[in-house]
Amino acid sequence: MLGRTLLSVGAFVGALVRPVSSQSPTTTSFRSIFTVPASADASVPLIPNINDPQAVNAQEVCPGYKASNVKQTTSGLTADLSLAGTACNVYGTDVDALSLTVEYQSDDRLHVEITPTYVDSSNSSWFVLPEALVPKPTIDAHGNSSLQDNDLKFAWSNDPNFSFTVIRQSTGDVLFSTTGSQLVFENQFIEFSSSLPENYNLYGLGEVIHGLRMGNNFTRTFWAADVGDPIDYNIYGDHTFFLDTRYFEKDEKTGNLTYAPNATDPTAKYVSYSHGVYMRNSHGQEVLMRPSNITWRTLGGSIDLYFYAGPTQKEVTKAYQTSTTGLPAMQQYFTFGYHQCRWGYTNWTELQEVVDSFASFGIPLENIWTDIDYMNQYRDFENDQGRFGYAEGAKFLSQLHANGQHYIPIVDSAIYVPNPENASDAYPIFDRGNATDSFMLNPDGSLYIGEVWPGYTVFPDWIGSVLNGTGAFEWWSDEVERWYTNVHFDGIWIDMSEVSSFCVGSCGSDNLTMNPVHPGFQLPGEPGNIIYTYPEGFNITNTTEYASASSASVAQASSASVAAGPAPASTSTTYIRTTPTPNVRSLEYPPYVLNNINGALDVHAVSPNATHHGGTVEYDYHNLFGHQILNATYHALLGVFPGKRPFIIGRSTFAGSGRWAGHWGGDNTSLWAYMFFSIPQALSFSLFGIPMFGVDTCGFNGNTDEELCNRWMQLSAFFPFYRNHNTLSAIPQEPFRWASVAEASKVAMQIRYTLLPYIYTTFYLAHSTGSTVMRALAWEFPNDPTLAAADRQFLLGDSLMVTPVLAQGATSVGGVFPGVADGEVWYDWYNQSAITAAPGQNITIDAPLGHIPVYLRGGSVLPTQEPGMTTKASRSNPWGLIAAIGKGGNAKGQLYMDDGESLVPNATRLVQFSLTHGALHAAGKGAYVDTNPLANVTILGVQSSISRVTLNNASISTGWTYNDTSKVLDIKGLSNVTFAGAWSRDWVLRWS
Ligand code: MIG
Repeated sequence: MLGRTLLSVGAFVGALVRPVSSQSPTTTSFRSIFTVPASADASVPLIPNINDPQAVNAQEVCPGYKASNVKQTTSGLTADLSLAGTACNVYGTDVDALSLTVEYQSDDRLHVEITPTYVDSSNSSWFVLPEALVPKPTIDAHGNSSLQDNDLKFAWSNDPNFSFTVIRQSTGDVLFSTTGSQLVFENQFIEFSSSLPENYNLYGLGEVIHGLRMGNNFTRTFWAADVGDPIDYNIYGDHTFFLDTRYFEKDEKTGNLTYAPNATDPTAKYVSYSHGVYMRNSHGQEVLMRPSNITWRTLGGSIDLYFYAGPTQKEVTKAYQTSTTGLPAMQQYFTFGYHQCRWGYTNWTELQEVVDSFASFGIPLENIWTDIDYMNQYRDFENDQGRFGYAEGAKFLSQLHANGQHYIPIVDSAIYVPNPENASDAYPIFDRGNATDSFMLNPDGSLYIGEVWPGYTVFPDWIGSVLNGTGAFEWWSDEVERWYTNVHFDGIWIDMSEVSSFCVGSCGSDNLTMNPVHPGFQLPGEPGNIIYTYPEGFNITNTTEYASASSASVAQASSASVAAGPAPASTSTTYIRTTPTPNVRSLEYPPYVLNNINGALDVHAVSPNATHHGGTVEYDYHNLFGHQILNATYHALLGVFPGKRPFIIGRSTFAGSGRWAGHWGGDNTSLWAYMFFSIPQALSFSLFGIPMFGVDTCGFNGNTDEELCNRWMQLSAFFPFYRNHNTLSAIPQEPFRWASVAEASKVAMQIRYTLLPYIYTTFYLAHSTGSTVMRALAWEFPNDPTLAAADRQFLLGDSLMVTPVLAQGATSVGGVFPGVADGEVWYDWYNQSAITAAPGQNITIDAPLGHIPVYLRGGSVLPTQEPGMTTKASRSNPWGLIAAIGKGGNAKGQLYMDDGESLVPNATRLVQFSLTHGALHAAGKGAYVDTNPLANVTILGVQSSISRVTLNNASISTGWTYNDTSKVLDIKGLSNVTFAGAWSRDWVLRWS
């Protein structure tokens, strides 16, 4: 794992950890408007509890609970828990009466819930998360049998106090146990703790920039934050779910399992068991992973735990999605094409030039995006008529659409409030929202007005809309539909949804007449914030440019510090600590202080005391804003495009967001480190049920360079969502900017577009069954403990492995070929020959710049199509199959087809492929008609020379070749015999 030390790659690389709020005030700006002082977004001095030597350990002072009135129910048990001594009131007010509910919800799911017994809805002190916002998994229809059949078993004890244990019955393994710890349950603080075995493997617990395996000494903080991808801190989304994988040595004779925390014996036989744990809670919270235990601390809500028995990752992930989050939204075919974006495309003409450049360089472009530049003064749903006028846009978009290309604009989460003293400052979008009670309030019932790009803004009140029936959802749909009449977009990119506000509290409520205002920090490229940073190794590859950028950077930093005056004396800081008041919640400064990247909870976000229609507070719902804006946007797009799959990429996500949207990795930096982190971030989102994931390719913050962009354009080609995006004023980084990057991108895109049918099929399976698209090696090879932390290689679906170069200056990369001990065969994508690798061997693979090692897994049949410049063109090209013969001489695969856009397609077709003993069978089901012929079938690993090929017993006399060296049988010339469509009837291809 790469630790925080990564950030010390040199001061030149720039400070990555601090959010924009710590930057110095602007002295000059591009717009001569009032600049909100940076101090408006500064945190009060708080010391996070985990770093506070004076922090009281709740375990030492709290009395715990005793269970009584335990009753068996048809699905489990219920009990009362009462405080077992004097209240400790350590970080809030103790709840003296709790209710325990245990449900065996299905054969593989156990629910353990602890809530306050008396929930007083007028006093939201005792809070339970409404199901209307985050649905609860329920007892399966056949739930009666689950008690006996469930491999999970719940046990409890009152000795010395209440504790509970979850056991896997088939192995006797204790999966979770609060034995030896106290349950703490207060209005602003809940804590429970479980022991964990030595060297445990936990995954998930996002969103975080971190290795895939969490490690045994790491605290995860959950509080949605607008901050540019700092390593190890809380960022945009919250997924309080983990996968726990345990490896055991298996005695071949007895079948006995011995826990193997340090399994390295290459001759031993290992097996793994995985289970999942989900905490259904929307509050700010923290999970402390320590060498022998895990501790959960939340700032409210209840304990609502779900255990998924597995026993494989695949079963855990499927169960989590099908029962809990919902299955991920199916995406339109076009969304798998390449996306180009940047902050700083200034008008339609420039956009047209970018589109044209892709064409003239022969690089596929499917989707062009615009950032906030298109907006009228950064206001949602209004274009700047000078630069992005509607009439000119209509021409641009109709041409774009005629070319089979698409357009995705950004939509921000905050809504501008017009200056009441300026009659020409009308913004009817605000007026309509205000008239329908669509915005959040101050505690006194006035509008809560914060600050974002357009100046002072309000924030849609999704919570009031869902719980209290106010207008936000309808208003949002209406605005999206109105705007569509002016701009024919094809999807929506949702930003700033944590929800971000550039000042503490309702800073705009008394300042509206200053609107619009400039944020309290310089935009990238504004004086004092010129971007001089480059990727690691730029000093080696571009010595002269590095030297001048480096000195300019130093000069900028020193003049900035002169302008900003002396730095605050941070050493003498006196930290504020909040003392709990009985039965009163301190919303802005809860007594327990999270290790929030932005400091206090109200910094750079809408404050926790913002109030929703119906009286609930943002404190309880902060982490759900991003989730609900995706919900609202999904329904808005259904209004614009009835019956079509909405395409949305959102920034802040929560458990369940995948059923509406995909996600991008946020504001990463043009550094090699961040290219690596894109892999574990993507794999984590596979676990969260958000497979439509990708990061800002070539890097967002900072300038990229040719070598990094070359490698990254190739790596991202194997992510479901493939987009290059860049910050304002950084050097341009479209793939055509450097010859080598253009070439490398074409190579990788050719593979991606060839494999579109495979990728689409894989995505469809994720959507319909809860399987994953990007996969960790450990999930496909669960019995190899050496893969437990592998995150520098990955699989796309079950048949393709990618081993990217992730280091500057490298011309080779080390990679393993998992499964070879059990006979797994791997083929090189490019030369199509089988790889020779010993079990566990880390092989040095030749990988000069422009080459990304990709391998086909033996046993697979992958559907392909000849690549076009757009997915539309690809979809009318001839088909192909690549069959990679695996152990035992077999292979199989499938192809899913539909119209590529309908929510409920009127026809689909699923074709199954199976290869065995010199015959490949294709058998289809379903009414979807595709008339493209089958152009070629390539079979890898054919061991003996071939003299005869037949299709449905008719001899194919020409067009095929067998290569005795590579062992490849390449069959072309099938088009004439499949002219009615490759999959219009079943067939068998034989060779001997
Ligand atoms: O605070 O819209 O993550 O992708 O380019 C910056 C400008 C606001 C943050 C997004 C980024 C986008 C940028 N936005």
